[in-house]
Amino acid sequence: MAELALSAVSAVSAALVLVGEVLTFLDWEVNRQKDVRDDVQRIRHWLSTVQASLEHMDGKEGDDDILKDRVSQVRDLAYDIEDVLDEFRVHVPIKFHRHRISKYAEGYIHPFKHWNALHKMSSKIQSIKRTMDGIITLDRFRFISLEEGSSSGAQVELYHATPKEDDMVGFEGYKDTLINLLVGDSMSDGLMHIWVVGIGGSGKTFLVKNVYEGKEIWKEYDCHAWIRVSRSCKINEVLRSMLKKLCKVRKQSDLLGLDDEGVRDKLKSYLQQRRYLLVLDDVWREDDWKSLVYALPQGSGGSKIILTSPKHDLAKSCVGSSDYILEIKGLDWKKACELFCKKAFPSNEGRCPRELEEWSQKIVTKCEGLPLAIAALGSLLSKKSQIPIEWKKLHDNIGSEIYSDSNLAIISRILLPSYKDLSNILKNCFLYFSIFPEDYSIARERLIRLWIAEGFIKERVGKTLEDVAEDYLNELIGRNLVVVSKWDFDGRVSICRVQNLIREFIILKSKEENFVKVLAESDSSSSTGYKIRRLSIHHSKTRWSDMSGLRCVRSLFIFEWGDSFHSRIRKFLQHLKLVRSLDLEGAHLAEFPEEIVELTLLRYLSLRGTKVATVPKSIKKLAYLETLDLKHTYVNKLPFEIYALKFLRHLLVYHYNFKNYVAFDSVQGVEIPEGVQGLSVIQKLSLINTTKHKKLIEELKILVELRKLGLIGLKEEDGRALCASIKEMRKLLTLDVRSSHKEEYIELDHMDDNPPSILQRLYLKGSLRKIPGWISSLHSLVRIGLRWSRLESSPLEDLQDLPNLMELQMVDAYAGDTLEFKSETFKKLKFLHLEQIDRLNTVIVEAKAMPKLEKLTICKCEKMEMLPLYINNLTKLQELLVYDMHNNFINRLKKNSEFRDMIEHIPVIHSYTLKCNQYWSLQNFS
Ligand SMILES: *[C@@H]1O[C@H](CO)[C@@H](O)[C@H](O)[C@H]1NC(C)=O
Ligand SMILES: CC(=O)N[C@H]1CO[C@H](CO)[C@@H](O)[C@@H]1O
Repeated sequence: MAELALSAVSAVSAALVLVGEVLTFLDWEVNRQKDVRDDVQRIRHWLSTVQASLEHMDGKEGDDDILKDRVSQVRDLAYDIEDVLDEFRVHVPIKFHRHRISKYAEGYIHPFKHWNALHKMSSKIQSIKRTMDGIITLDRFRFISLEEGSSSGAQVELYHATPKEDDMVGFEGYKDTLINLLVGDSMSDGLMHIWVVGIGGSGKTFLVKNVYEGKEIWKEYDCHAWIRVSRSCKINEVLRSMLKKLCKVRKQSDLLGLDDEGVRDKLKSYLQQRRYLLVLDDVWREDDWKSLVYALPQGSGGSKIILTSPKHDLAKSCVGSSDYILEIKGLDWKKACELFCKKAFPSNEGRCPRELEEWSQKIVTKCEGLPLAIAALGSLLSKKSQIPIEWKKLHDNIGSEIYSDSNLAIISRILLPSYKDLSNILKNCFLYFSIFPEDYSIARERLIRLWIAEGFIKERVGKTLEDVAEDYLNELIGRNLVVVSKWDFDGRVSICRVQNLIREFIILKSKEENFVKVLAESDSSSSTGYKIRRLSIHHSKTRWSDMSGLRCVRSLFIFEWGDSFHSRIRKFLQHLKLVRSLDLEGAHLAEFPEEIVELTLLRYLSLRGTKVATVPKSIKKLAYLETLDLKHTYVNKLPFEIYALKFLRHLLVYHYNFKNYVAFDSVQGVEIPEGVQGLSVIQKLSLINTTKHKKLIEELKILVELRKLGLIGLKEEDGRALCASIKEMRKLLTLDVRSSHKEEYIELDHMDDNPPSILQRLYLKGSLRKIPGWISSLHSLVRIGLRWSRLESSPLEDLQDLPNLMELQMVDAYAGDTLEFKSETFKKLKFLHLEQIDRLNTVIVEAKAMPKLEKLTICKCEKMEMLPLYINNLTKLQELLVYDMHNNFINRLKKNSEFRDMIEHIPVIHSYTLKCNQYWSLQNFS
C-alpha cells in the first residue's frame, strides 16, 4: 500500500502545484473564462481532498486490492491532469513560476493560439471530471474509513552525524592480513593477485578501501589506482580509465587521441618498469578478469592487484600458486552487536540500554551478519525514541523469509523499514538514484539542481532551495543509504552514489512506483501500458520504437552515446513535448539542436561536454529554464535573448585548454551583452568575458542573489565599478576575477568597509600591486588562489591569520626570492601549492607554522635548489609532490641524501619531470 501511495501522493501534489499556477493565470484573465475557471477550481478541490486522504494512509499496512486499485487510478488521473495543464502551459503566453507571473512579450502576439489552447484544455477537463466523479462515488467511504494510527516522518528532521567510514568493527583481522600482504616482507618478485571475496553487503569494498586509503601502503608502490569493474563493464573503457588514473599527470588530452590498441600499449609501457598497486573492484566474470590481466604487465618486482568479487568460485578458478584469497565472512554475533550498538546509540558510546537489549538482539539476528544492513538499521534506530515498543514495531516490519539465500531479498527486507521511515520528499530524492547507471557517482551540485528541477524541494524560510536540497542529501548520507565517493577539501560532499545492493533495492521500488523507466542493453521498448514520467537510457544500442510514449516524459537522461544514437536524438527531441529536465551531457552534438527550443517547459538543460559552439536566439522560448549548463562546450558568446530567461539560477559556461602547466589563457569564458540585470534570480554566473561590454560590470550590482561570480577580461580601471557591484552581493560565496592580460592589474581596493563577508573561495588572476586590505578580514575564506599576481612583497603576511583558510595556491604570485611561513600562522591550512615562482630560492617554515598541512606541491620553481627549511616541522604532511624542479632539489629527496632526515616522515614523495614536452616521468622517493 505504502509504495503505491508515494507515486500517487507525488503525482497529486505535482498536479496541485500546476493547478495553482493555471488558476493564477485564469484569474489574471479577469474572469473571461469563468467556466473553465470553475472546472479547474473543482479539480483543485478534489486533488486537495485526495491528497489529505493519501497522506492519512501513508505508511499504513494493508493489502486491500480494491484500495490499491483506487490509489493507482488516482495516480493516473493526477498524471492526466498534469499533462492537460502542462499542454496548456506550453501554449499560453504568460509564464508562471512558483507563484510568480512574468508577462512574456513574444508569445502574447498570438491570442488565437492561446484561445485554442484554452478550448482544448476545457474539453479535456470535462472528461477528467467524469473520471474524477467516478472515483469519488465509488470510494466515498474508503478514503475516510482508514484505520487510525500514529503518523511518522512527515517532517524532515535533519540528521547531523558526519558519516566517517572509520569504524572497522569486525574487520580488524582482515585488515591486518591485507596490510601484511601489501607491505613489508611479503614483497615477492612476481606480480601477485589478491582476491577479496564475500557476498554483496559483506563489506569487502569497504575493507579494501579502508586499507587502500591508509596512505602508508602507497609508499611501497610507484603508482596506484582504484578501478571499478562491475558487472556491466566494458574492458576498453576500464583500461582507459586505468591509464588516466595511473598516469596521474595533468595532461589528459593525450589520451583522447589514443585508440584502444594505443591505450593497451601505453598502459603496458607505463607499468612495465614500475611497481604498481591496482584495485579492481567488483569483478564478476572470468572473461573480464582474463582480458584485464592479459593487458597488464608484470611490473617491477612486487606489484599487486587486489580484486574484489562476490563470486568465490570465480576467485578459486583464477588464482595461481603465488596468489591469495581473502574470504570475508559475515560479522560474527559479537561484532555484529558491537557495530549495531555503535550506530544505534552514538550518544551513549555504543552501549545498549538494558530495556532494549532483547529487541536489539532480535533485530541484529535478522541482519545475518551483513554490515551494510546492520549499519543502516542501527542508524535508523538511533533516530527513533528509545522505547521497546518502537523497536518491536521496527522488528516486525523487517519481514520474515529467513531461509532466503538471495542477498537482494535480505537487503530488501532489511532496507524496507529505513525506506518507509523516509518522508515522501526524501523517498523521491532517494529513488532518484535509480536513474543513474550502476557504479555511477554523481556530483552533489548536479544532483541538487536536478532535484530542484523535478520540483521535489520545497522552499523554507531563510534558505534557498539549494540549501534545503543539500540538507536532504546529507540526511540520506547520514542514514547510510547514500555513500560519499569523494569529499571536497572543505568537508562537503563532492560526488556520491548508492551501493549496488541498495541500488537494486531502489530499482525494485522505482518499478513499483513507475518512477523511472531505464533502458539498458537488453531492453527494447515495448508498450508499458502506463505513462512514463522519467526515461533513462543506459545503453546506446537500446531500441525505442514507441515514440508516442515520449510525449509525457518529464525527464530524459542519456548516459551512453553511440554513433547510431546520435542520428536519432533529434527524432527523440521532436517527440518530447512536456519535458522539464534534459541531460545530454557528453552527447556527440556539434550544434545546438533546434528542437530543444520547442521544449518550452524545460527547467534544466545540460549540454555539458558537447561540441556545441553557439546558442540560438530562440533560446528565449525556454522561459522556465533554471539551469543552463554549457560547461566544457565551445560556446563563447550568448545572445541578448538569454535575458528573457527570467528564472535562470545557474548559468555555467566555460572550458579549459589545459596543457602541461596552467597558462594564463588556459580558460575560455563567455561574452554576454549588456542587460544582465534581467537575470534577477541568478545564483551562479561564470565565466563572463567583460572585454567588450564594460557596462556589464556596473549592471551586476542588481544580481543580489549571486553565490558564485566569475569574470574575465578585466582592466585596472574597471576596479571601482566592480567593487561597487560586489559590495551589493551579500550572499556571494565564490569570486573569481581575471584580468585581460598577465600584465594588467586587478584593482579591488575600493571595497571600503563593506567586503563580501561570507566569501569562501577567492581566485585572483592577473597582476596585483598589493593584496587588497579587506581580504584579511574574510573569516569564512577557505581557499584562495593567486595567479600571476607578481607581488613585490610577500603575500603571506596578509593571509597568514585567516582563521579558516585551508588551501593556498600561488602561481607566479610573487616576485621575491624568499617565502617565510611564520611561527603560529596558517593554522588550518591543509594544501599548499607553489608554482612558477621564478625567483624563489628559499622557503622557510618556522616552528608551528602550518601545523595541519597535508599536501605540499611545488611546480617549476626553477631557482629553488634547497628543500623548504625546517620542512621536518610539518609533522602532518602526507604528500610532497614536485614537478620539474631543479636537479639539486631532486637529489636532496633521494634516500641517501644528507637532507633525507628532514623528509623521512612524509609517506608519499613523488617527483615528476616533463620529458620531450610530452609526458611526465615519475621518480618515487617515498
Ligand atoms: C574575451 O573576449 C575577447 C574579445 O571580445 C577575446 O579576444 C578574448 O580571447 C576573450 N577571452 C577569454 C578568456 O574568453
Ligand atoms: C616544533 C618543532 O618541531 N620545531 C623544530 C623545527 O625544526 C627545527 C630545526 O630542525 C628544530 O630545531 C625545532 O625543534
